[in-house]
Amino acid sequence: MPTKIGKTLSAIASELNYRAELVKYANKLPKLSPADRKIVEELKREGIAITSLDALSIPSTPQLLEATKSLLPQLQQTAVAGNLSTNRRAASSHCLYGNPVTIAKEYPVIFLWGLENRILDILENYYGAPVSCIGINMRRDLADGQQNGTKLWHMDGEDRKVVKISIYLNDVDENGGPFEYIPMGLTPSYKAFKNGTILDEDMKKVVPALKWKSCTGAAGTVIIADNAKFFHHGKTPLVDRYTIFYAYAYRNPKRPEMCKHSPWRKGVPFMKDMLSQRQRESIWNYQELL
Ligand SMILES: O=C(O)CCC(=O)C(=O)O
Ligand SMILES: [Fe+2]
Repeated sequence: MPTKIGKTLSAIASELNYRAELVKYANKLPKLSPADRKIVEELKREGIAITSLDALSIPSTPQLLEATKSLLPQLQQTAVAGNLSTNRRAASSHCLYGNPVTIAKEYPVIFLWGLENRILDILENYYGAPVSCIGINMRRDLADGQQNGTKLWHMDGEDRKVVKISIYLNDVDENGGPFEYIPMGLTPSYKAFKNGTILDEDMKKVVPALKWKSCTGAAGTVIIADNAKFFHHGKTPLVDRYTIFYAYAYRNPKRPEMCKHSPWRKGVPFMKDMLSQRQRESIWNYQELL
């Protein structure tokens, strides 16, 4: 059990390390195209940038779409337990995850897309330092009528910045469980709530629903959001929603214990021979996974 002093010292060390990283990389960040620079500027200004697979045109997108075409029907047909999906309770209470070992072995492009140079370049410019990927999940959010898991309002806590890139794999309208967020300037502190379980009715009392932003969009919509910066959630869906989520942090995340349980970690060792040096360095705790 870490002592209070131990915790304080490690928080100070983490802060110093973080600041040193920013100074070290200030003049060494990758060059961006004007379009990618715009994404970084929007992220800095709003905490979110919404685009599409077409507009982003990442080189491996055609292969990614091919892979999801094969995987999607499997995830659609998956019962609570099965080959493709990990056990629902073990993974998460509100969604099914594509099996990370199956993905790494048969559809690695799903993981590799999130480690493409252009994606890393954009992220490094936003973070101001090299980043690490802390998780990738293909997921099916279940229309089970319950507001639980990431359908509850929350802010991501793994690090100072937690960018999640989500790709909608089906059209998502107001009934389809869109990503919703409270704009940065209006986002309250957790102290505004009685406890950490924040339902829609709790949020409404603090920020009127009219001020919430809802990210509906067609299949192929890409949401790049720093989920450490504002309250957000997936709206409780009336029909199942299919997405791929990519999550990132700094190389030394503030709360490493929160990064240790992502299901994708089981898939990483199977991609060993496909990864460039930069990609290996951009996977959090890569050496520990081998
Ligand atoms: O379901 C969503 O759109 C949001 C998911 C989320 O907040 C998370 O994965 O932390
Ligand atoms: Fe979140």
